[in-house]
Amino acid sequence: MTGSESLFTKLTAGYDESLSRGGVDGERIAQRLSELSMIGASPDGGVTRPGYSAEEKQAKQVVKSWMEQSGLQVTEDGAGNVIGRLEGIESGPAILSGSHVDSVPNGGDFDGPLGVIAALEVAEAWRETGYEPRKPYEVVVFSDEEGTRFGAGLTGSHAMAGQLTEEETNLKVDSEGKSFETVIEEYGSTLPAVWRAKRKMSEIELFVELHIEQGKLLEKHGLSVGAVKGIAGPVWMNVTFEGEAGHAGNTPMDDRRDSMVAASHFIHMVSTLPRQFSDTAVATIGKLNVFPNGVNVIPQKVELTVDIRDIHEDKRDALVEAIIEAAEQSGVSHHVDVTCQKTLTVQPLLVNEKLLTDMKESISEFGMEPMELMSGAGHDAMVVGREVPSAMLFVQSKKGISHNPEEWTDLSHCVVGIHVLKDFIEKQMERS
Ligand code: HGY
Ligand code: MN
Ligand code: MN
Repeated sequence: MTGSESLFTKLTAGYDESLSRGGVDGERIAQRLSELSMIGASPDGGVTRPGYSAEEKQAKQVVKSWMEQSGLQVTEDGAGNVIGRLEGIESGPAILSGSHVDSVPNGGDFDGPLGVIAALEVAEAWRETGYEPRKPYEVVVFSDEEGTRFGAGLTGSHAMAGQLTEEETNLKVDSEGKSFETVIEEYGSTLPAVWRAKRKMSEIELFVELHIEQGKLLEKHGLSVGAVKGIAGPVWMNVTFEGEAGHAGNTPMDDRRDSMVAASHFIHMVSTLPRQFSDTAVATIGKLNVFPNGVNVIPQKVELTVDIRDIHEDKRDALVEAIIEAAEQSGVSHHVDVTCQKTLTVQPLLVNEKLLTDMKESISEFGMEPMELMSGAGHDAMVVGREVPSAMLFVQSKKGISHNPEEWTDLSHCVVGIHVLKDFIEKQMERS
């Protein structure tokens, strides 16, 4: 079986067909998840689709074809965000729903694509049932949400929301040393076109994103879906320890400027700091490069990344300062130079109270307990949510696994989530 058939087969095995109703079609959802899972697929079942890569572009092409088949008017802005628009009976601000199709290295099949497919499935269901939305509806695919390419993500939503800064784009250099401008030109756009992607927020009434929970709470409570009440804001940093390369055999231990030892001491401190600031604070060293990386060479330089988050902005910022201090301290005690450079800072977002209540109401409509939960993971909704009222709906993740080929959400949870999303959007369509 090819990967696509195996994912489709796995998703539909034991699927309760009765959940496919009202135009929402579980098989179509499974088919589309499977089709996207083949783009950037790795042998162990993961996917790698960096932002502005050929793989992300290919995945967007596939989504565009679905949008066209579904009668949406398809456009792509200068930042590579894909928009499928359905006019409403009335004109006015649109209701947007969507997510992303780029991925982390060797990520899972649901993080991002499920939110895009869900938003499109709402339009498909309306087409099949003859429902005409009162307001314009747009399905959105945001570019480069994960930040795999440049070490700073949410690029598409930042651009659309007008939050992308020159400083942020100047910092975006990929692992081949390519600047954001070069990458965006190779992608088929231009830097001026990226700036033009800034959209009048008055054109948008609200944004809602369906996403996998990437945590264990819904599974623990036996729930398919949950209403997100807040999204933790990340600060990403590049930290470099610069010592002196030397001979591993002939350099006494007390005569070294070993950047690896300094980095290791720092990494241990980073693992202990968050709990001193708040129960919801986290910090992660996700990437580490050693130079010159030789078995018998004392490392001259170690470059690593730190991802620091909390839902409480003041505590997060205090933790960031403490982590910078720890880096400097480790540098001093190991006689190496240290530089810390922030590459991404996103404010935490509390979801619009009214929309949170509405989302919980839609969940209750399906006889489910309307659980509220916080998102430690970042999402485009926290960028758009700075400008327009935004909401998120989580669907259950198996064992909370994500950013991993083992990432999994049962098709039944996906379909239940889409029914709730559709109900939520239809209620917003009716609101004046
Ligand atoms: O990093 C995150 O929280 C998200 O997966 N982009
Ligand atoms: Mn992710
Ligand atoms: Mn995501």
